[in-house]
Amino acid sequence: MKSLESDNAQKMHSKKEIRVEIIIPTLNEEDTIEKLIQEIKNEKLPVSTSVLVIDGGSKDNTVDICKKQNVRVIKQKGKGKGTAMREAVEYTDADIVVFIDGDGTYSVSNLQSIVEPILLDKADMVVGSRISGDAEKGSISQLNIIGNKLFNKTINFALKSKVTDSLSGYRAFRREIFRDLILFSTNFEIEVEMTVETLANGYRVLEVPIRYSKRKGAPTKLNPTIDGAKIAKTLLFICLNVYPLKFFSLFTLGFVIIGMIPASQVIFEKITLGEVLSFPSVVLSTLLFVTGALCFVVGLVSELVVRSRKRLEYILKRDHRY
Ligand SMILES: Nc1nc2c(ncn2[C@@H]2O[C@H](COP(=O)(O)OP(=O)(O)OP(=O)(O)O)[C@@H](O)[C@H]2O)c(=O)[nH]1
Ligand SMILES: [Mg+2]
Repeated sequence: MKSLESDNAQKMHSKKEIRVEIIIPTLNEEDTIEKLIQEIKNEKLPVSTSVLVIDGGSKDNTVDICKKQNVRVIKQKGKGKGTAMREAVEYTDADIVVFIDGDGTYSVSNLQSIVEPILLDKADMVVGSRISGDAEKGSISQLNIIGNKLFNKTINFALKSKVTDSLSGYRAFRREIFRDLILFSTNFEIEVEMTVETLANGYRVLEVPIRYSKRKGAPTKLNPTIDGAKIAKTLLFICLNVYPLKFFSLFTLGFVIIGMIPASQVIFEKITLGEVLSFPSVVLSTLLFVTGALCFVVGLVSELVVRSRKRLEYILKRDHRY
């Protein structure tokens, strides 16, 4: 029996029957959505392309504008951008899915370079990077830049990758790979979750530089503090779920380094005075070292659990394929 992978690779190479679905999540984007759809229609991709708008209950004219533009519009069932994106993928049978925000901040002129590596079978997910690209001054707030850097560094540390923009909302996927990604995010955590899941599953991720402009029209739906905290929490848990020992070892190192401060006082007193006078330092350093050791043990146990799970996943996938 021919495997799905080889089927797909053949399709990707022939280019003829490949379909691309451009998914736009919207929530009150009447000021920008019409221009965005028209630009997509005018952009000539070498394969058949359609647009699917998934609306989160806009109170303005977004839905009417989309309908007038003759594109498919669906109302999302659940709440949040992440839920919308996951739901939208269920509604399409296209080979390639592209996500682009409806606020006109991402440039349609980059569409070709985002889709092409997948058409050429050079990547499974392509992410438009605003950081390595050309972001208009003031288009990304300082807080978002710092948060983005922190998330990229965590992902790159965990997965030995070279991601520069894990929060980008402009990305293309081979729809097939969606089956393997465990995505729970309901809101703006969806992008980091997609990035980590794709990398952790061993898929090829490629970043291409893109243009990014300032948001015009309706205000942002992203709350940098609340959503930033949610993204950090999601990222921490996914990373712990992928390589727990790596992260728990970091905690161990932290506790040992901090524990060295009171411990050095104890050692100093013992050497210079011949006896230990500061008992609080003894208690504190012992507590810190024991906590560090406990973190390491928790890391080892978690690593065992994760490895057993991976073995099970491997067997399930292997049995499913042959
Ligand atoms: N369907 C749906 N779309 C949403 C929801 N929340 C936001 N969106 C859309 O998702 C896209 C990204 O949201 P933005 O508010 O632009 O968030 P952002 O791009 O991270 O933040 P900015 O850089 O400030 O624009 C936009 O097209 C929104 O209209 C939602 O709950 N449901
Ligand atoms: Mg935006």
